[in-house]
Amino acid sequence: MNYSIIEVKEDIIRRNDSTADSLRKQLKEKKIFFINLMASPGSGKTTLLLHLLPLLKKKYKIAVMEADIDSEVDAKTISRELDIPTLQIHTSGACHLTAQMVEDALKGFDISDIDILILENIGNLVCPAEFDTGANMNLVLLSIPEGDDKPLKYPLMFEVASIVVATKFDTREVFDFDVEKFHQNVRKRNKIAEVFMTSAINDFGVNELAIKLDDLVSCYKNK
Ligand SMILES: Nc1nc2c(ncn2[C@@H]2O[C@H](COP(=O)(O)OP(=O)(O)OP(=O)(O)O)[C@@H](O)[C@H]2O)c(=O)[nH]1
Ligand SMILES: [Mg+2]
Repeated sequence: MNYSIIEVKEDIIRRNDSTADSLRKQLKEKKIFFINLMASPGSGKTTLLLHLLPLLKKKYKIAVMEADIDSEVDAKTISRELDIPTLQIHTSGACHLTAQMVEDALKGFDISDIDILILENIGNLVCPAEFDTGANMNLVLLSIPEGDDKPLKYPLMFEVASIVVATKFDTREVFDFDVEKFHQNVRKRNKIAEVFMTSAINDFGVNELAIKLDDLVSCYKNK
């Protein structure tokens, strides 16, 4: 028999990791803190940004990259409601962003005097977690209607998280979401990620999350 095996996926991920490290270095030189926001479709990523960014905007210059397979719905919403520089990335069907895609997108986006760059990644609880985007932290959301068992079923997303936020906290009784069990399930996947609960209906928990992010950003910029 005459055949060979090529581990394409491993090679792609290895190359992506080195591009991600190089991107992180470039952003570090500019003191830009890069947050990769990941979660399922409709879990409340854009809505959380609409409530969170006005708090961070008082202190920091922010830019947002919206990644979607198609449409510019989220970019329009963010730029209209928050008046901050926003870039829409289309992935032509891909369910994740690579570091190279982020680096290429940044060539057409002026972030020279930005303090915080936020990527709203494609709505998906699986693929985006496999690719290091060059971010300083992964902010992972899970909306209450998705269920408290999801850290068990989608392990990698919770393993790569620096912060986990349960969104739509106002719906917890309707969906019988067990907060304690959720904490335990996150801990099974990640020993250190901090867990927050938020609701866009009444801004519950949003200030606490903003304070945490402020701490991380100011620590990064002063290092
Ligand atoms: N009750 C409730 N609804 C929310 C909350 N946050 C978001 N929603 C609703 O959830 C729906 C989806 O919110 P989006 O912010 O568009 O979700 P997304 O994760 O950005 O969606 P994609 O970008 O399409 O993946 C909208 O109808 C929001 O109004 C919340 O805290 N409570
Ligand atoms: Mg969105």
